[in-house]
Amino acid sequence: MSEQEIKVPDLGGADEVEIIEIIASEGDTVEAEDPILTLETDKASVELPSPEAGKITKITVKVGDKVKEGDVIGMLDAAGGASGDEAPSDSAPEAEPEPQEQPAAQESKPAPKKKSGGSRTEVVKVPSLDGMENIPVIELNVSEGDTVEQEDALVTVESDKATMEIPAPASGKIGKLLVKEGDTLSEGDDLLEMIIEDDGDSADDEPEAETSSGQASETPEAKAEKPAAESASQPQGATYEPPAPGTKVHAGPAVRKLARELGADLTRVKGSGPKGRITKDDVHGYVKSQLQQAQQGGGVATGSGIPGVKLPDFSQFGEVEREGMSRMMAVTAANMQRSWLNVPHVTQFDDADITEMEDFRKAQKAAGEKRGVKMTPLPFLLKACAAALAELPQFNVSLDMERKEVVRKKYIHIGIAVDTPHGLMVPVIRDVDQKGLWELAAESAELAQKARDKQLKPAEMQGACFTITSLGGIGGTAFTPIVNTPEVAILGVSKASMKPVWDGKEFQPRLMLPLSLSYDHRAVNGADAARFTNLLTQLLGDIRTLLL
Ligand code: CAO
Repeated sequence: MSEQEIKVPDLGGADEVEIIEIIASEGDTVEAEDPILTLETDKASVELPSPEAGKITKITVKVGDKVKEGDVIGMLDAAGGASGDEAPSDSAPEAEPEPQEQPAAQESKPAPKKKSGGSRTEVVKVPSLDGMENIPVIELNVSEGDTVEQEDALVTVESDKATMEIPAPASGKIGKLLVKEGDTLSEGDDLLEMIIEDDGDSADDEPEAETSSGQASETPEAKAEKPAAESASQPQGATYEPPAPGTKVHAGPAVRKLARELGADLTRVKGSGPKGRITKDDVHGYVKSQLQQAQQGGGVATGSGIPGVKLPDFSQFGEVEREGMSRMMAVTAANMQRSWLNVPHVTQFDDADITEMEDFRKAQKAAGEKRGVKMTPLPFLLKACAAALAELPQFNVSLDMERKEVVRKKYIHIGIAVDTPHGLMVPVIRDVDQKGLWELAAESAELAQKARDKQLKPAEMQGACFTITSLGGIGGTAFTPIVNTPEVAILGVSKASMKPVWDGKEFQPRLMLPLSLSYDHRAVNGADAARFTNLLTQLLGDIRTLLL
C-alpha cells in the first residue's frame, strides 16, 4: 500500500468548480473509478473518480468548497502499491474532465433553415460533447412555444458520470422539438428548431415566424422564466420520470442515477444540500420513509386504497392538548390496522363450564403459596388451547399469500396479551404442549411481570402460533379480538360468571367462562372454529381430559 494524493483533474477549461457532494468517506475502500465527490459548474456536474483502487485515508475538502485543477482533495492508500509520490495530478482522476466543459453550443452554429423578415428559423444542433456519443436525454427543459434567453438550458443529457445542460445558442422562441426524453444524442444531431429574431427588426416578428414554425404567433416573452422542469412534457419513451409541474430538481448525476435505480421521484425529495440540492442521503431517506409508510399501512391507510380519516379542528369544540404517541402505541396501532385491513375476521362465541376447574384451581392455593406461584385460569387456558391446536392443526398455520402457500407449524408457542401501563405487549410461551400447569403459571407470571417492567427481550415476543387475550380479571361478557397476524386465530376470554344451566331436569348454578375465538376466515372455516371452541369447552369443562 502506498499513500497518494487525490487531485482534481483537468476541468476542461473551467476555473473553479464547487463541490456539491462528498460521496466517499474516510476509511472507505474504493475501486478505481468509484466516485469520490461531485463537482458542479453552472452547466454541468461531474463525479471525481478514484484514480486507483484502495482506501480513502483522508478527505480534505467539504461541500461548498471551490476547487481547480491540481487541487488536492484527499489521500488514498492505493491497493496495488503504486508509487503514490509519483502520482501526478493529471494522471489521478482521469475519467471525466470533459463534461465540466460547458457544451459549446456556439460551436455548432445552426444553419438557417428559413429566413423571413425580422426572424429566422434555425435548427439547433447538439454541440461538442467532448468526445462522448449517444448520451441519453434525461430532461427536456423547454416546450414548443417557449421563449428562451441565450444560454438557457434546452435539454439535459446524462452520461454515466456527468449531467450536462445544452444551452440555447441565442435568444428566441422554441419551435419544433426534434428529440424526446430517452433519445440518445451525439455531436451534430438535430435538437430543435428555434425562431431567432434578427437585430433591430422585431416588428416583423410574428407573421414571419409563423411561416417558419407554424406556431410563432404567441407573445415571445410569455414563458421565458419558466422553470426547466415545468416544461418537461414528453413522458413517452422516457427512462426518467419527469418532475411534477413547477418543480425544479437540483441533483447531480450520481444522485439522479441512484434515484432512477431506486425508483424515487426526485421532485418529491427534499434537498438538504446547498441551495436545496438533493444528496444521496436525501434519496435514501425518502425511499426509507416511503417503505416504512407502506409497511405500516401509512399510519392511516396509505396503500390500502382507503381514504384516511380527516380530523376537524377540535379546539372549536373546547380545550384540547396534543401529545406525541409512544413508539409502542404507534407500532401497536399500525399492527392492529394491518391485521384489520388484511384479515377477514369472524368471531365464534361459546361458554365453557369451568365450575370444576375453578374448584380444582382454588384447591391449589396452598400448594401455590409453597411454590411462590399463583395458579390463575390462564395456565388451564394455555393447556386447553395447546391441545386444541394439536387436534385442529389448521389453526396452527400462517398464510403466505404471495407464494400461495400455507405454512404449517410443528411447534406450539402461544402468545399472551398483557396489559401494561405503557401499552399492550404479547410475550410468548414456547412449547406449551410440553409444559405442566405449574410451569405455565410460573412462566406466564414472569413474562407478564417482565412486560410490565419493560424487560422483555425481542426473542420473548416472537414466534407465537396463536394468542390468548384474557380480560377475565377485568370484566365483560364477550369481545371480538383482532387476530395477531401472521397467526390465524386468537382466543378472547371474558369474565366467568355464575349462570343457570339446564341439566335436563333442572337449572344448575354453573360458573361459565365466555370464550371469543376470532379467526382468519381465509385459513379457517366456520365449522372448524365451532369445533375449536367446542373442544375448548370440553377440555375446560373436564380438565382430566387435558391429560389424555
Ligand atoms: N373470569 C373471572 N376471573 C378471572 C378470569 C376470568 N376469565 N381470569 C382471571 N380471573 C381472576 C384471577 O383468578 C384473579 O383472581 P384472584 O386474585 O381472585 O385469583 C384475577 O382475575 C386477576 O388475574 P390476573 O389478571 O392477575 O391473572 P391472569 O393469569 O388471569 O391474567 C394476564 C394474566 C397477563 C393475561 C392479565 O394480567 C392481563 O394483562 N390481562 C389483560 C390482557 C389484555 O389487555 N387483553 C386485551 C388485548 S386487546 O386490547
